[in-house]
Amino acid sequence: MSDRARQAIDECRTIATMTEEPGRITRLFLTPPVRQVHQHLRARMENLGMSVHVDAAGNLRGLWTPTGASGKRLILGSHIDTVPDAGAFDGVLGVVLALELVESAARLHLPLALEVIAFSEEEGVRFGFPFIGSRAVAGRFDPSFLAHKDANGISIRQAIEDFGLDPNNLEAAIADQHAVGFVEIHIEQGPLLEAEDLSLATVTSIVGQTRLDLKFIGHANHAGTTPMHLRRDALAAGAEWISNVEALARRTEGLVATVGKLNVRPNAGNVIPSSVDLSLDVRHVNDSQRKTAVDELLVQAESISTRRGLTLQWTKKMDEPSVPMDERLTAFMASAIEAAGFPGKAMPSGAGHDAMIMAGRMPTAMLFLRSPGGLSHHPDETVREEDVEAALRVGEKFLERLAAEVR
Ligand code: HGY
Ligand code: MN
Ligand code: MN
Repeated sequence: MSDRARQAIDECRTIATMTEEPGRITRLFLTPPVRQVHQHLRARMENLGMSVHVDAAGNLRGLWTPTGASGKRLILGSHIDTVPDAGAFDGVLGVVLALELVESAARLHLPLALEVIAFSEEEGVRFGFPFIGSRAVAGRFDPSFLAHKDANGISIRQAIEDFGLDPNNLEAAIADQHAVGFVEIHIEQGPLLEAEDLSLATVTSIVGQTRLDLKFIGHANHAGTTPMHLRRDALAAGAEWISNVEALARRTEGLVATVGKLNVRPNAGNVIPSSVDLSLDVRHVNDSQRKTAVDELLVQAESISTRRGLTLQWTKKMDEPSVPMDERLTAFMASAIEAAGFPGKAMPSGAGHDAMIMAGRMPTAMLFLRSPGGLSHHPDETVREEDVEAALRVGEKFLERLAAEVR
């Protein structure tokens, strides 16, 4: 096996050192370590003879235009932001492998222009809603987003300006209409491929997801002197509701629901909590099942709150439908997997991806790599060298097929 797979893995681990928190991988939208990642990837892109720029949403974009290329281009890429205490491969691997495939296209003299995008923000950690980068590229960036503020009161507009970019240029970030499509290579982030001992899979669709922020508002009081029946304990209410969230998801086939964030005020051991802020993330491949679950959980939150003499506030941060991948482009990918000698596998994605946004703008397909241990959003997230090599071989077959088609 060539050492390109080992080099790609090493490159992801090098990029992982570019973090806000030494010893952990945390890189949010346009924070200082993003500059280091841009510098590293820009050098790679310029070495490949690509023209490089950063668009107003902070996406780093490299364009490789071979001699004799038709006006058409394929866009490849993924995101370079992470969740807190992340793994080294979620998102970044897709950018690194896209650049490897530019190198392959040059070696194979493919007459197909390739644009590689390192999306600036897919996880939705800093501002509570995801896909800032790909929304800009897909023409779905609503100017009202600019006013959203992070935990430090910095708006998206300010974050873009602090990075040295001009939010007034967001229109220019919209993807070129000559794009034949978008392909995202990404780790599966789940246990399926490992369970079936497979390296790769194509993706049929990306499940829909709803993200809410909720606040149970009670009343602080003394932990020692306040009898239990006189309390309006916001944390006790939140805890009751969280166990309801888990119970509903456990009894609903195909539904996952997660409360990942909890913020207790005033957060002192001898004070009855006056309020708790919680996040809710609900996903299901069937949109109406997801919506029914969200409605049910809100009804339960209201009734717990009323029964306990509290008030409830909530805001919807995101509501994305389930998105099918493009059949034709995915069939190309499936035939490339076969041509490269690997068993075929098609599966839905339980994780969200920039592909679900890009699919609204152009034909979109994904290629999954096995996640050892089914682990992701965790520092022990990893990939196998042979699966990275397999993905590169399939990517080359895919590009050859596509280049022959779009002459
Ligand atoms: O949350 C997700 O599904 C993705 O990792 N952003
Ligand atoms: Mn992720
Ligand atoms: Mn990801």
